[in-house]
Amino acid sequence: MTMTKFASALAVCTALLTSAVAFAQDKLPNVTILATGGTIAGTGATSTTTIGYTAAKVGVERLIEAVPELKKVANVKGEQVFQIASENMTNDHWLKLAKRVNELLAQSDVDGIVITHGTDTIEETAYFLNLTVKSAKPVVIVGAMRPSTAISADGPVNLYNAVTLAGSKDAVGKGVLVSLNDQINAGRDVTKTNTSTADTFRTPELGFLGYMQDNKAHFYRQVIRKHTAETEFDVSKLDSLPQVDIVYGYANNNRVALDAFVKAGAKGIIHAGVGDGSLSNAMKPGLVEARKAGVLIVRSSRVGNGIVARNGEANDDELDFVVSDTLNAQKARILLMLALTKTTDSKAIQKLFYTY
Ligand code: DAS
Repeated sequence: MTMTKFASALAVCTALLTSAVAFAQDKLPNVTILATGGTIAGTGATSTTTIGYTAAKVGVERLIEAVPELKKVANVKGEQVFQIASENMTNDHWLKLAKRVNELLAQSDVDGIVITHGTDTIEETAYFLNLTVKSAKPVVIVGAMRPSTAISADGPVNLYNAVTLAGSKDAVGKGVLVSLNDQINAGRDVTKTNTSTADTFRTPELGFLGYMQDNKAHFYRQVIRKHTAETEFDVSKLDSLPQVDIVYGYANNNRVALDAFVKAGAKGIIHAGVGDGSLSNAMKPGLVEARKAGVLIVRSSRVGNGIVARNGEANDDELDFVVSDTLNAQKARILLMLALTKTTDSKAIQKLFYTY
């Protein structure tokens, strides 16, 4: 058994033991809620305002007060890490959040963490934390599609389910989870599939991990790629991340944006190609030149599902490109940023895309 696997197994056993002891003592789990903003903290002008409201207005203490039932499922503490609409999430926010999560989970009196978050970039934050949290304890990210002031606001029930899930021993070792609308998604594979409906978070082809029902988590599968306690990435000493940008593929595209990103100093480029990561004749020369200039190139796809196959739509071996496997472009960007904090070797980076 490798050291990472041993460390991960140890982390899971420790987290399970802590959770089991709490359960045996009929003690409620200790769950910390880290609030970051978003619609779950949003307010609208009227109870029927479900678009055109203001995100990131309500503080964490008010979010907790609005759901008194939380006290039945966990001992809850709240921290306002920052208060933003998540379209404004930055690498600095991610580093601050990951460091705080790791500090808290290292404490024996913290059994799990819930992060309240805007829905626009939940899938990115979830994957970033999936790669940087150094614990097997549950981390659950939750949001809402209707502001707190709306009729049938979904935030309160989503928060209740998220806290229940974060305190559940069944969530130990499952990686970072995203739970809204009574569903449980894996941070690696979840994506937002609808601009405005409550059931927007899905894992289109690989499916949910399970459901929240009757105050309990019901799991039916788990992710086999490495995450959390098994991660080799360490952000504790990082105060920035390498610049990686995304270039979008479409009919009649061109290399103007690509050249601008490279000129601006991008260390990596994700190409969200059409189909199986195909490169147009207009774009390919720019990517080849960028690679020759030392920029890491990852072929991803705008399609959103399926494997981008190595040496399929381009001769990756000859061009020294990396392929994103099943990661969409926004998630491939996160893995490449973290990979570049450890290596610029394209073969080592390709291995990381087949590992996480
Ligand atoms: N602007 C959106 C965000 O903060 C609101 C939301 O859906 O949470 O992600």
